[in-house]
Amino acid sequence: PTIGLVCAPFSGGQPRPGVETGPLQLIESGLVGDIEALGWKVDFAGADTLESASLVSDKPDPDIGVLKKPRLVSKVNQEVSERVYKHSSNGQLTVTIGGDHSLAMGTVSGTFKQHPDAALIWVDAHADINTPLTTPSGNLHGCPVSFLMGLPGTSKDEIPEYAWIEPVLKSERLVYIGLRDIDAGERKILRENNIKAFSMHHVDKYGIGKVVEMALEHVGKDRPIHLSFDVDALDPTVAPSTGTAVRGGLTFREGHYICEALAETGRLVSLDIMEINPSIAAMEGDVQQTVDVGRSLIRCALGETLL
Ligand code: DIR
Ligand code: MN
Ligand code: MN
Ligand code: MN
Repeated sequence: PTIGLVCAPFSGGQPRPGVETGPLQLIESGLVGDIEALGWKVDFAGADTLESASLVSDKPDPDIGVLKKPRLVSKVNQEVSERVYKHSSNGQLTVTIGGDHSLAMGTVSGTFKQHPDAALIWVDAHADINTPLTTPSGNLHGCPVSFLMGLPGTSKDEIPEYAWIEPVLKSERLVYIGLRDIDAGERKILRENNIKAFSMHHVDKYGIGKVVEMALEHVGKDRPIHLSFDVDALDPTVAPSTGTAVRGGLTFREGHYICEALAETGRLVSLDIMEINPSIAAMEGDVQQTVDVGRSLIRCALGETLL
């Protein structure tokens, strides 16, 4: 079996510099060797292969409504989508390392092109389901899910710059784990679309084992799975180097349990590890700790702890 590894050194979906250096840090700390040691081949084109980021970033990119860097984010994600699709269509399990979470526009688009019946499990402190009409920040890393679902404000007519994104994601195939910082507009969207969301309150109430079981039950037991993991889902004491840390998050074990349980299903087809920002550190050791957690989440999702 082969892993298609995609490095996405990109920060244009949010304002804090540094998150584009996350992928290289993961690679330099030994990620490829980690994966090979688990018995996988790694199909990897290199750490700095996102062409469109450099091609587009020096062109003018005025706001569209309140959206910031809308053309850059679109172009980069279109390229990521093509890369992910190529790996996926070759039968590979794709691992994409970011970079900010706007990149899931590309990873989910590419994965669902090959696996249209897939489910999306979104592990995050945030719902990332703002639309161009609801986003309070204009940062596109808070919006990828709305584009993937085709919510109002994301259609080809309303924002032709994103016409390449197909609304592949049905609300009943999406489930969240770890939420604790949701905007008012997002709350309304989650309710109106009946989207299943396990917040930290639910993790406390049921325990992570039961939450993952209910999440899998909700999306359907036999589907291919795309796991999109924002490291800010973890408590800031576990993953401090990230742009929008929110306290009260998943413990080290809860985060790893999710990855292990999905590995156990044998149906994981795509994995994102996003929002590691090596430029953010309050204390010595924060960056290494966060990079190490990212690596071990990936190893667990690829079967390291299966007996
Ligand atoms: C907020 C923050 N909901 C926004 N989103 C973040 O800007 O839309 N997502 N930090 O990861
Ligand atoms: Mn496949
Ligand atoms: Mn996110
Ligand atoms: Mn987040």
